[in-house]
Amino acid sequence: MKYDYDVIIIGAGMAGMYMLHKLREVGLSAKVFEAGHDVGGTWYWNRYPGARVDIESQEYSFSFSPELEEEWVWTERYASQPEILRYLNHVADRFDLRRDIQFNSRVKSAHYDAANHLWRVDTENGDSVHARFCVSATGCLSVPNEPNFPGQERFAGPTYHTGRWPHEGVDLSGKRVAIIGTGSSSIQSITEIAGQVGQLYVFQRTPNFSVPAHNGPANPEVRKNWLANRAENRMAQRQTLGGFLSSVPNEQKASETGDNERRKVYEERWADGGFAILGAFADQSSDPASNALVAQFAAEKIREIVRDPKVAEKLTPKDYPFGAKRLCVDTGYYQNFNRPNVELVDLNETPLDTITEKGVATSEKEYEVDAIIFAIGFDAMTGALTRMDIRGREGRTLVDSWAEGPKTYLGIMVSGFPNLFTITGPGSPSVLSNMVVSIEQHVEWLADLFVFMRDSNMVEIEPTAHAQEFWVEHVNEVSNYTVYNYANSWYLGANIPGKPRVFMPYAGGVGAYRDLCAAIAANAYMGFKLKLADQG
Ligand code: NA7
Repeated sequence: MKYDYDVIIIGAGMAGMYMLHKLREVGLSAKVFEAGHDVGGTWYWNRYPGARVDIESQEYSFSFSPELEEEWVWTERYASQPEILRYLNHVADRFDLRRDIQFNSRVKSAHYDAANHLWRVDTENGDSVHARFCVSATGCLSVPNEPNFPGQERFAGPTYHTGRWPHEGVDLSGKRVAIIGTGSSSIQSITEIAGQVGQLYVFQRTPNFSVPAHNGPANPEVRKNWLANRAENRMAQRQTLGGFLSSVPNEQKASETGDNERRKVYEERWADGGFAILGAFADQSSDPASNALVAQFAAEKIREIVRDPKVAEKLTPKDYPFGAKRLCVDTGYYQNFNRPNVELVDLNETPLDTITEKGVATSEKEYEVDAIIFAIGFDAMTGALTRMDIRGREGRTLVDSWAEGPKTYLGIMVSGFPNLFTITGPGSPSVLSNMVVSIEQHVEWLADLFVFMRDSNMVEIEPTAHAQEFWVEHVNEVSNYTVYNYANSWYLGANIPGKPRVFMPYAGGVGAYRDLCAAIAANAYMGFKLKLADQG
């Protein structure tokens, strides 16, 4: 049977854009369906005030084109969302990507035709195409956790979700605003809007650890040094745990370090900013006593910054280890709670009862506001995949296959779903890493696979059930050596009612993961079943 494209790519964020570029390079035809009006994915949708990357700009950028890297100059140490979106538009123009991207086209379904080894992909607009391979590049944090608060439809004013912020912007100046949630999106938003709004009520269910970014104008020297050692830096980045070099892990153990020396290390890393503190000591993530020391240091910092000791206490996480929930990186978050117009409402003390016509009511009182911001996160990692009607062999749905939580081989393929690929899917390092590094690794590995299949006349690839089982177990086992299982986080699906509690990303690090993927490819794609064209 004839087909329209070698590959259909779903999504034109960083992953879909690079996949398209790479496929062109290797001579395969591809088409991208993108739900949004333009490129950018996560950075297209997440336009809330203060949205910014938590990894240093030069590290959070594509490495596949040295020319691109030479010509693009980041203006801040940590790039803001508008700047990243400008960069992605530049990438789209520079590599002429848009001609193969169909915008405003949300994929509704993808069904596998096993007899012909083809995917049929349908959009909500009525497009229907066939391709040999289907690559989902739908992002890990792309489906907002929909607010479902009692009475929310009664609220008379406007409501916003940080993950779907209006493109035309929102003027909150002088307004009374409620923000629900205190994750990264909220922390960044609060810092931006606290000085503009009349009154801000912050509704907190669980406090988060947040560390200062120490953002500022990009240092030309840093850029010069980075470019002078570009290739080495990129190679080194790919062999780290998290996919970035700016926080070199310390090999010392906190448990074996004296009080003064330990304090010095924490202070230096706090002063460095961002994720540096995650690598403060080698045993921080594995030894609860060592973890408690860094948590104590962070708690002291909160108490130093926040003047009201009761508020500082409420802002301090106590029920989970440092780093077990995604660490937040801020530009003066805690300081906002010293402002007279900012009030923290602890939902553990006074639970949120209902949303009223005028505002938010807790068990204690009604907070009258002009606008409500839902900063309540995403249906992470699986949300975008399970929302499409994806059917593999014998019509089995992905939703059914993942009823007990996502199961993949290497986070890139699912048994029973031949020729379907999930860039940065559950079971890959993805959200525990610099996404750009992880995206590039998946894209390049896939392009090599497609070329191998084309050149050897293969029409189908699928992981064996056994290999998938092994990988699911391995992902689980590795997570047991970390702190991640000790918090109710979105890594575990705990933020979405009814979602199976399974630790989704691979915590073994991008370096080890890359080496394993390469070894699997070099060993005739061990763990995968491949089918030749004439095998039927
Ligand atoms: P997060 O990190 O999932 O944060 C969502 C916040 O919203 C978090 O504080 C939640 O509390 C809170 N939340 C969620 N549902 C509710 C309800 N029903 N009531 C009250 N509070 C609620 O999402 P973000 O968008 O901030 O960040 C996502 C990632 O984007 C981030 O980690 C970076 O990788 C970038 P909880 O902790 O669940 O008690």
